[in-house]
Amino acid sequence: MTHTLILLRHGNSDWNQKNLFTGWVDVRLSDQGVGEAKRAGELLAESGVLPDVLYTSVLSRAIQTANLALDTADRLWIPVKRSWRLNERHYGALQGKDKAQTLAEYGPEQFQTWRRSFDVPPPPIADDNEFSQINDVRYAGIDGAIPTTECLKDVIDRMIPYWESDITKDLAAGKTVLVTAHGNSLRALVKHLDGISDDDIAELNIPTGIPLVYKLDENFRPLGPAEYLDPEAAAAGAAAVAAQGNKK
Ligand code: DG2
Repeated sequence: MTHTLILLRHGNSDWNQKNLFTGWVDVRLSDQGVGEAKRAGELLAESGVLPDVLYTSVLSRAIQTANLALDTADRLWIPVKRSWRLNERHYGALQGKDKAQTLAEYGPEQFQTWRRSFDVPPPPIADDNEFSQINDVRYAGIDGAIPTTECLKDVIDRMIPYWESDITKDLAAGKTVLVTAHGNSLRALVKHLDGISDDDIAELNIPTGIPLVYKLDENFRPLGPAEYLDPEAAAAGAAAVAAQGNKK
């Protein structure tokens, strides 16, 4: 049996536009992001790859994106499951900081290590930092402590158990699953699915707002390379993410 999985990074957010590290800070879509989310819905409708169930993080930019895309594809009625385990990587003390200023202050090596290394987290965020999630009620019931920083490995460790316990169950039941999440939480899932090494994953960037479709075998392994529904826009979007520190 072939399973269909659609991954969608949220559209451009207010803080993507301002070039700020976001992580668990709950920012909204920019006007550009709203347009991208609607376009994602058009791409789903045009391709006929229509989700039966939606998984999102508990961050508004992913939820908004999924709602706009599903509304456009006339699929707003499908069941929805949300989990903090699909949240963006917690960016620690970098949350709220300007990416270009951080690059200028700490240099390209440190900047790249914080953004793209597999197992080096940024410094932790202090509880009294205005961008801490320590008192955010949506995380009151999560297992374990609310993160104060995460590297990609930490995201894999909290997300893959959820992939295995919940998302693959819907795939096994024959459902087409849409996962609407974030640049780094989706990098973690793509790393797992495609078997990308800890070193090579540094080169992978996920563009905002373009559906990426996987066909999976009965063991949830890809039958071939995943395909973006708009490959040209995806390549341009991924290059823009890679260059983000240089943006003025
Ligand atoms: C971005 C990713 O996350 O940033 O947290 O700043 O996908 O939620 O906009 P998203 C953030 P980079 O790791 O690409 O710098």
